[in-house]
Amino acid sequence: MQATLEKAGNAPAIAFPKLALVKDERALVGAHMITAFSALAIGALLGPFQAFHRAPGFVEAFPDAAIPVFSYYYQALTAHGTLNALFFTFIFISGFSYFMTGRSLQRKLWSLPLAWVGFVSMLLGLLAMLYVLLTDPQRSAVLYTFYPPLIAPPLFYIGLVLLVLGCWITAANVIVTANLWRKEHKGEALPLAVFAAVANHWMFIVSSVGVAVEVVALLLPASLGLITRTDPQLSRVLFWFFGHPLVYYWLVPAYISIYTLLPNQTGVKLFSDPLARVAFLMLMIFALPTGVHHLFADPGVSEVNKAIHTFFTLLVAIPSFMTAFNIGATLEAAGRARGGRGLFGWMATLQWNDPVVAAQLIGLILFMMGGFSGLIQASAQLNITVHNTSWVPGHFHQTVGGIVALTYIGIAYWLVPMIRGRALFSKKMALAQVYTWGLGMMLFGHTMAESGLNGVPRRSLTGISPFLNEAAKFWLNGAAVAGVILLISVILLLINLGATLIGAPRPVTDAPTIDTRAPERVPAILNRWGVWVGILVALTLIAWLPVIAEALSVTEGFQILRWLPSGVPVP
Ligand code: HAS
Ligand code: CU
Repeated sequence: MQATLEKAGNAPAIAFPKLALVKDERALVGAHMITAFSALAIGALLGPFQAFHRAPGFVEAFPDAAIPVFSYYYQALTAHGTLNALFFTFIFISGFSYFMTGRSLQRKLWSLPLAWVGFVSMLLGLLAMLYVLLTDPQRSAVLYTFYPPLIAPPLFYIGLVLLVLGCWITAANVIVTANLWRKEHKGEALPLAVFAAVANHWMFIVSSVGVAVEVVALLLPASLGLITRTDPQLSRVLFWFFGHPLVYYWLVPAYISIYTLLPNQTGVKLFSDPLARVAFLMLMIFALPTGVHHLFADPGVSEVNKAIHTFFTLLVAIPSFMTAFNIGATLEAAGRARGGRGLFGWMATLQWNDPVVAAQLIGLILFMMGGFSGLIQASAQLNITVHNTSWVPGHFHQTVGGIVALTYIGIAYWLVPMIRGRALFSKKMALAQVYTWGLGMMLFGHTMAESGLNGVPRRSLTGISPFLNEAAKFWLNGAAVAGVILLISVILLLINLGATLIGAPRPVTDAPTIDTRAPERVPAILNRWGVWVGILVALTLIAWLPVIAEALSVTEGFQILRWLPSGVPVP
């Protein structure tokens, strides 16, 4: 490895081919970006206020400002979770998938009209969700995991159904487009970005069946009054069938950027393309048999099934370790090519002053923390200590709020100007935004984890709690400081993107390019999608059928599925 890196250090910068944007996709990708960031605008602005209201120091300092808003804590938390974690991410992923597929394959989508149908479905879903959150905040405060027996108004679930429907359309469109390309290019391997997107969309299709059944068979009928009882345990099982793969559905597009755009942006080749393909396939097949690690504290799942899912949870972390090595080696080559020397000197020469590159680098640093807190809570014994404490939001703000959101923002900083045809309003503001986001999420993740270790529960209005020890108060106040930093960051982001969209026209000068070349030789087995999707389905059935059977036997769920009165009454 030393020799390869030394060689890379002396190699001239690689010239990547410039590829034209497939024209009729400009409006499509732009529409997705604007809608996704509109959802984020509302969702992300609410976040810091939750941190303020959880901090005893804030409540003492501003009792008049704090108290009236308290009654809206769960409403705001629901909006924060659903708009950021579900609507922003899903709509962004669709837009980015369309962009990368069209660009990398230099080919039209299988069906552009269908892509628009999917977009309209997601947009209507977002509008339905916003409407119900605003007009019936009390009943729709079921949080982004919408566990029964809490039941929201029907529009809440209809919004979610429309969103997932849109994602299915994207998945079908991307997968069929890739297949058509493969038929037109016999013997050639898919470009890495599309390979990863196809794996991710297959994984989404299979996993979202769980949440679809939950919403359509259990929650929506209860909400419509068609059934009067519900089954919390069966619902939780079906939710986490989807809920863990969901985190990789978020992560893979960020990895696509880091694997296929970052090397290009830093002027080197990816260290190993086949290794990256293996990582994406592993994420796809091992993402599903893991979801029980969210149910370690639940009595309705046996120890054996908890152990099986623990095994797969540790297995699905391996592709992220592979990513750390593959991207670490790539970045080392980039740093050395830019004159960095010594053990750590190459890090200093990376483009820390370029917001697009810095967003991804800082995202990776956040993920080192968030990834390891994930591994800690993946052990059933340790999980019992941290489950349902602020440790868990600490973990996911460094993962989905960290590497995922920050990389998506980095992508937006080059993608939005390019498709809008105007330069980014302010590069300096973007840089400040990226660093405040990184600092804020690092601090927020750490303070939330510490407060969790000091017994602070998640999803609770701790600002007025009389039961906090001094350490817990200290860390919660720290989380509010992180909230201030993040509030500044969100405002900078929205000003910059908004001004880029509506500001005075300035032509883009530096549209980035994409490395679409597959390596000369990709092992044939990696291209056998039938095999990999088959393994995905088989592992899913093996890991989940016993868990679902258990849930049904414990809670008379069979009757629930037949819509007979049983289970827990809907409040
Ligand atoms: Fe998680 C709960 C376990 C990854 C998101 N997770 C959550 C929840 C969310 C979430 C949202 O086992 C809360 C759900 C809820 O509301 O209840 N998670 C894991 C494990 C991993 C993991 C083992 N999670 C993620 C990712 C997420 C995410 C990714 C979002 C995108 N998670 C759990 C468990 C729970 C959980 C339990 C339940 C907790 C409970 O009790 O409720 C792993 O896949 C992580 C592997 C990652 C690594 C890090 C690799 C490091 C890399 C960076 C390299 C850096 C470089 C930079 C190259 C091992 C790749 C070099 C140099 C420079 C110069 C920059
Ligand atoms: Cu998980």
